[in-house]
Amino acid sequence: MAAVWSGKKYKLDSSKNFDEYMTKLGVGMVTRKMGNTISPTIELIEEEGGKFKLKTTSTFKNSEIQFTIGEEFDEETIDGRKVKSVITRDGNKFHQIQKGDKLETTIDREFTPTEMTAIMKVGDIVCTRVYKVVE
Ligand code: ACD
Repeated sequence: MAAVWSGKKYKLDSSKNFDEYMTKLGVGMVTRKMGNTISPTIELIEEEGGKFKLKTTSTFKNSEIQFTIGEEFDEETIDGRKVKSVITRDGNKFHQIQKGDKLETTIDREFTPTEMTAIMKVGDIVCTRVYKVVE
């Protein structure tokens, strides 16, 4: 049976505390203002051999990470941090830990047939972003 996210694109529908999250990461005001107005689209693609691709596209920037569940990989985050990342999976939930020189962040993404929720944490800041299926 195909995964719930298979062949779907999820577009940002609502966002809470993203400005606080970006501030804690040290993102400047101009980029924050832009980030607050952008609604990215996210696509998760499962490839052969247990590999995954997570594509984020927007009018500002695009990003793509490739990962294997449980295997550490190097990632450059959208705000420019170079981190060591690892993603684990529990069904349709993916838990990501990003370890950088100064900060540790986590992203919990849960996919359903109609939406994806991302809970992003840094320090005591919790940012919740909900994406709805567009196709
Ligand atoms: C999403 C975007 C997730 C972004 C997560 C962490 C990035 C940290 C700071 C953002 C820096 C700048 C914000 C500008 C644009 C945001 C959207 C870019 C999409 C590629 O998953 O919703």
